[in-house]
Amino acid sequence: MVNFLIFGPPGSGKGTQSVRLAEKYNLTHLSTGDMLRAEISAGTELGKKMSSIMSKGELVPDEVVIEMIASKIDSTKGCAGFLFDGFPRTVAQTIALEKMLNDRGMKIDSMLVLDVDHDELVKRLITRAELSGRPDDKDPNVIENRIDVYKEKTEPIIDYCRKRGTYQPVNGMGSIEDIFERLSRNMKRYLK
Ligand code: B4P
Repeated sequence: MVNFLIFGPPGSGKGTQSVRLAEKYNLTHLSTGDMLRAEISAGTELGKKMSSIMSKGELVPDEVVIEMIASKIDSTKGCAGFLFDGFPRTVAQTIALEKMLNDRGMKIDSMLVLDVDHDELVKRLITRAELSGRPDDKDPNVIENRIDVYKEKTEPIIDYCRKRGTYQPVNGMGSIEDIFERLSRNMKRYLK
């Protein structure tokens, strides 16, 4: 199994690219954002608790997403590997993921980091708010908070992965197709 992290600030295109890459390379796409939104749509107790945290642009507690990911890994069979999208988002989540994979005879092979300008991130999220109505995309203050939370809590993972030799920066500016090509070129080196 070959396992990838797709990484970058809110609006950098993680979700957009993951869907396409997972299909192309027979990877299981695990998005903690999608899992949390599914809990909210289903009206579960967990969803109700997480909804107010997410609408402020804050991160949900580490243990919630770690548990979600562990159960998905254990229930998945017959794929070439995992594509983790939006997880991990803290160093504690990264350490938990490494342990989870090690315990099952796997590892993180590559961390693909999408690099996108601040103004482009804001523009993409505001455009998405018009189309999807996601509450965390509607308010410019919440968007700025999500970007600040990324810098403070999520970006330190880059240094962590750089030390492990898995960090791969990818230009995230341009058309969806061009960025897909750049990511594909990078991933092909790990896939047969
Ligand atoms: P996520 O669902 O992960 O969402 P995101 O980071 O905002 O979006 P992403 O980067 O995937 O952007 P997308 O491709 O959709 O997280 C939402 C919230 O869930 C978090 O704020 C947090 O509260 C919580 N959460 C999730 N995981 C967590 C964790 N592990 N720990 C704690 N909390 C967690 O792209 C955005 C838009 O840009 C789209 O409309 C797309 O069409 C457009 N776009 C993409 N690429 C483009 C391009 N090249 N050109 C033009 N537009 C483009």
